[in-house]
Amino acid sequence: MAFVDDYPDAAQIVRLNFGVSFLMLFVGALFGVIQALHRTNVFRGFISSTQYYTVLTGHGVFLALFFTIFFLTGLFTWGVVNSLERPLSSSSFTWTWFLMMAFGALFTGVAILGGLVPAIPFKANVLYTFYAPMKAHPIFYAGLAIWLVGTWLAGADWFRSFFQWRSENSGERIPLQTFMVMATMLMWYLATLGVAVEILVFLLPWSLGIISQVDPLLTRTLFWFFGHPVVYFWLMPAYFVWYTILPKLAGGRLFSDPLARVVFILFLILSTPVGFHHQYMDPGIPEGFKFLAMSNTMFLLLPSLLTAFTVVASIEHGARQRGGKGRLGWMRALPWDNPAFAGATLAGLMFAAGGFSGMVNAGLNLNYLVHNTLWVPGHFHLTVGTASALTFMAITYWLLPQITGKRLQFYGLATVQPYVWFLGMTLMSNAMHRAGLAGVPRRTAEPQYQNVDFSSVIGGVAEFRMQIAVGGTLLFLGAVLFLAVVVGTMMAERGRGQLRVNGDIKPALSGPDDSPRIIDDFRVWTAIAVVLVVLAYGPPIVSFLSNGVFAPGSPPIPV
Ligand code: HEM
Ligand SMILES: [Cu+2]
Repeated sequence: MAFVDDYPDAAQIVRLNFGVSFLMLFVGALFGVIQALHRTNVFRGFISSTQYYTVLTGHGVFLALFFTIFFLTGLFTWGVVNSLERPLSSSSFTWTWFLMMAFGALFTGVAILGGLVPAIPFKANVLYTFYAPMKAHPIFYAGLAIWLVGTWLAGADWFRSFFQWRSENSGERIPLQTFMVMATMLMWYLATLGVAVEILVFLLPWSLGIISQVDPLLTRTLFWFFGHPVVYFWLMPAYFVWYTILPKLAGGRLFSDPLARVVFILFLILSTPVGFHHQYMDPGIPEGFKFLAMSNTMFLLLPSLLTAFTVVASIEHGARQRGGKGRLGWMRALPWDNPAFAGATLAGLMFAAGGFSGMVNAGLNLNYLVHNTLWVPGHFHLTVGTASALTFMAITYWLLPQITGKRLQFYGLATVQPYVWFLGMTLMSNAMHRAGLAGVPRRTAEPQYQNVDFSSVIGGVAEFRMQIAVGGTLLFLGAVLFLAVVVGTMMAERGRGQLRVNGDIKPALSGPDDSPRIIDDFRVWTAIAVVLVVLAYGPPIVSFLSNGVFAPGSPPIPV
């Protein structure tokens, strides 16, 4: 029996969330290739340079916020239902959060796209970081707020299922997938408080003309209070896949369930008190607090290194089950022609590279070199743009049959797709990193560097540009291949016979009972997370507010 037969309502919600997510992926990828060709001067016929910020805002918001998070809400709905083995409790509640998210995204999307059509009075060319003093049309902020509340209710829906499960299964360990969903959502509730206050107290009233000015430093700080943890909201669904599904695809079992739980708890505790690492260059924030954020950031490498260890160990276990031999030779025994496995594994590999460039970003002093250069998009196209995005696409090849009851169509296209994305990203991201080191800025349609006398060890500005343009085009092709498989499968007839995939997940080699029970006590971990946030953010925010809530600037702060 497929998931769709056991839980038809949940399967429908998962399909709808994925549908919105993939629509966003398509528009975002189209905007991506337009940017890549425009700013490298390879082809400028799609847009004028004055429209570049509209396209860039669309690219950032549609991909980083909507593609990723609609995928997350779909995947987590599947994960909770699948691992608790019970349907969601109330379909009207589930529909409420989905419709809030969908309408919120629609409002925000219309506000952005209005920038491309002169006749429409809406504009929101504020980029996905929507900093003051740049101002968007109120429906941009209102849409984001409605969408955000929708995500909160989605979390409430999953928690409700959990509490019902708990009342019937007291004393049992929380199933791993549900544990991961809960840890992620607790982090989300904590982190989104910052952006909710930013939008509702400051930006929305300001765009409506209710208040006349806002403090850019305060609102930027509230944004990054949310803006770093949001990266874990992108990443946790990928980790969820790597820990709970990838070992099965490799032919084995998860190496350690306790380690997986510890990793998620570390993210819950550490992911919020680090936001100042995006503001190393901002004046008005005491250096000591930047240093604290840097130290916490470096601690955050630990859960990712633990993940690398556990996931690789699980894959190796799988390969040896399949007859793999030798110190490295076992890798040949892996199912590289299975698109779900290949995509998720290549994504993990790129994440390792992204982690290394992230360490450079995180260093207080090294950051000065790369800040606001093309290095930064180079970094996050490896992380969110591949570790998350490619994992999401890959696992769709495995989930889609289960939520539709149909066999995957165009299997050949699906098999090459992860490799196309991987190759495209290798070119684009490598060139972006190197261009950034050469000082080429991000977020500009006119990086006029052809007259700059810059030559690197190999290649130069012309070569960077070519790699970015070719890489960007391959990535767009990768997105189109993916969408062809999805649309083809959705439209196919439901054939007879067994599906080739199922959602059964074998228990870990080291199971949950090998960890102390306190691991499952989220009250303790949430309390620690809140204390760390108060320590990291309390004193600077109090000082920003000391000259008035809406007054820009802050009095000098002793370092
Ligand atoms: C077809 C694939 C893609 C291409 C060709 C592409 C290309 C680009 C380029 C060239 C930029 C830099 C623009 C500039 O700074 O002037 C950019 C920025 C960005 N990309 Fe992509 N990208 C792709 C996919 C993705 C994906 C999958 C994500 C996330 C899930 C993503 C997230 C972002 C974000 C957040 C920015 C920064 C926007 C800003 O600075 O406000 N991109 N992309
Ligand atoms: Cu960060």
